[in-house]
Amino acid sequence: MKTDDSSSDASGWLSRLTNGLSRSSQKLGQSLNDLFTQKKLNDETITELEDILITSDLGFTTASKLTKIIKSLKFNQEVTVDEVKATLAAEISKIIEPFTQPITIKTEYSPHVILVCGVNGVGKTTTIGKLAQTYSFEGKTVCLAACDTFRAAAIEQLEIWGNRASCHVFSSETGKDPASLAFDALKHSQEMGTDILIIDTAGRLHNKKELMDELEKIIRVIKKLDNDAPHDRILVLDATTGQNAHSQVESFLDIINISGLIITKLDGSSKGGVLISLTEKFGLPVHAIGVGESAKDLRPFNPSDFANSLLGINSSK
Ligand SMILES: Nc1nc2c(ncn2[C@@H]2O[C@H](COP(=O)(O)OP(=O)(O)OP(=O)(O)O)[C@@H](O)[C@H]2O)c(=O)[nH]1
Ligand SMILES: [Mg+2]
Repeated sequence: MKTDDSSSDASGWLSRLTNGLSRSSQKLGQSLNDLFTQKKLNDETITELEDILITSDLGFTTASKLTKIIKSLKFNQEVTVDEVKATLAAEISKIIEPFTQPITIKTEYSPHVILVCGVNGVGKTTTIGKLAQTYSFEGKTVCLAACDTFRAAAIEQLEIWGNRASCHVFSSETGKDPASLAFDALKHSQEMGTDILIIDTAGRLHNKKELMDELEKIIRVIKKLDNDAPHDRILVLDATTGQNAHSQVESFLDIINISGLIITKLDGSSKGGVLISLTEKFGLPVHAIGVGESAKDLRPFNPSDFANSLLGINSSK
């Protein structure tokens, strides 16, 4: 994804991320402040540090990995809280760095098909609108398919985003089979020579079998037109749901072999740490993060900005 930053835009989104994660960073930062007030790093502080990281949604594996690193660097020495925060931020940044990969649009696909799924209300439709605007801005032709055919409001919502981005939106009357609409949308996009087709889907609870089967059917049907499609199968996760995001990833991976993640609502989350445990556990790329409701609020996932914001360290950018 391109970033069309003027520096004021850049500082705007970064402050939204930092402010949004402030509940995470206040909790984490305050606990670290309390722990490292003139303390030597001994076994007891190490155990407490690990507990703090676990309760900040970083997950057990990541927390124990980070505490081991801090221990190896500073054991039996006096440490300041700023040193600990800086070391944690640098290590967190290293852990997540390999997973920061924007969606790679391939021109040999005609169109490049992106299927977007996730549980109810996580921000799928909004994220699609933001992606559509980004790609249109880059000069690509984009079509959208409103395959959330359950609710009229869902179709209208996608049409509003489509208008803003000057994209054609394929839709049908409510209640139509979403797989059949996806098929028609891909067929017409192929005929029109569209660069990108983004398919919106209804929110579905990952433990509702018939809805998950429907998602599988969408994929099965569009493969009749292009065996490689959908080229990206993106799961959108709401950062505010914390550890529940893990079971969402597991279920969607199982059914449709998710290829990447987009994490939304990091502008208002006290559970941003979950992103670190997600990347480490599943090894899936994080294509972008959502830090607000407007189109410019879909941002590339920058590891050091994220790590610094999570720890409440001011990064100068
Ligand atoms: N603050 C904030 N709000 C967001 C973000 N992304 C989406 N939203 C808001 O979250 C709400 C739900 O977004 P939708 O895009 O409708 O979510 P959805 O996953 O399509 O919902 P369903 O189709 O009902 O499953 C809307 O009010 C969006 O404006 C974000 O990154 N930050
Ligand atoms: Mg929606």
